[in-house]
Amino acid sequence: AALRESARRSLVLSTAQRTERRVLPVAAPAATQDFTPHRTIKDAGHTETLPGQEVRAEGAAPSSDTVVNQAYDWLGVVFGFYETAYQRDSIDGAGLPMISTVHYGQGYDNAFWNGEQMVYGDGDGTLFTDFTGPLDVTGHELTHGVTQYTAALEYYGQSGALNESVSDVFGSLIKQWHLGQTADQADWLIGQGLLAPGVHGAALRSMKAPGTAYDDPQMGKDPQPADMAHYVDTYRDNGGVHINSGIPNRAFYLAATAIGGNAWERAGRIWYGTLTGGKLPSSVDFAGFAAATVDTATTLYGASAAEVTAVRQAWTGVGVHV
Ligand code: ASN
Ligand code: ZN
Repeated sequence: AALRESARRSLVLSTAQRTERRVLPVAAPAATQDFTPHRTIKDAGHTETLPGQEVRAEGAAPSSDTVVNQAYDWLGVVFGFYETAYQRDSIDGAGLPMISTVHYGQGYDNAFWNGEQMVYGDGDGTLFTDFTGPLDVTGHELTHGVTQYTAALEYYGQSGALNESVSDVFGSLIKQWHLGQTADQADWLIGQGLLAPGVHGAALRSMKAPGTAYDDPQMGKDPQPADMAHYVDTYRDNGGVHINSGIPNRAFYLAATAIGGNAWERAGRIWYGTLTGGKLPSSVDFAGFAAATVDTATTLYGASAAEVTAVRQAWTGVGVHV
């Protein structure tokens, strides 16, 4: 709106005024756009009927249910991240109202984006605690919404693993941004705190060391590969979307730590630009996505930039050759 406003105004300036304007500083800071979240929290009352009863609207006082308030606050953090880091107005980039339903099902061991809203189970208390707990879980699910409105990565095979990985990347970046952590300070875990007490593990996934997040008699061992040599060919899990995402996850970790500083600023901007740039086929494979990140880094920072080298070496480091 700010750009259109100045363009419109320039049309009514005289030639003299326009000439005069040229001596003004050309590097005026870009106008900061302030967006407003529109959050609603609903309660499924331990049923699997969506969306459930409204329990907290935008601007309303906190609920007596801490799970409701946590869901509300995390929507605010995710909204603030996309606004501040990438000037994105909500999930669709056009102010989409954000809806979360809590207390879905009985002891339900997952959270998900259903194409329109986010949904949280309470966890069964044996394997998982309440899914509203970790911020990166909310960031992961809402980023499925961002992907849906942008690259629309097909949820099968390598494009599906990229869809999953992009959700982990921004889920982790949202947590890092909220905590004020640099790439070196971050734990690069997804869902830390989600495993119930007694489960032998640290988190759902590790971007830094895929395959090491848990190893437990009930849960089994974290099945994620860390490189292409260990790629898992399977028809389960939509062709291993939550398994092979370990490979692009680790590529992002390698790029972000090689670049250094706040990971959302440069590595994150490269991945965000790739996701939202309109050039990715929905069925893109790892090699195609990797090449696209190198192109985006080149456009953003120049062909000889350290960021481009870091991205190229990160993909090579996981066995994807660009
Ligand atoms: N939490 C999972 C995910 O976002 C739910 C699912 O498998 N659809 O990937
Ligand atoms: Zn996911």
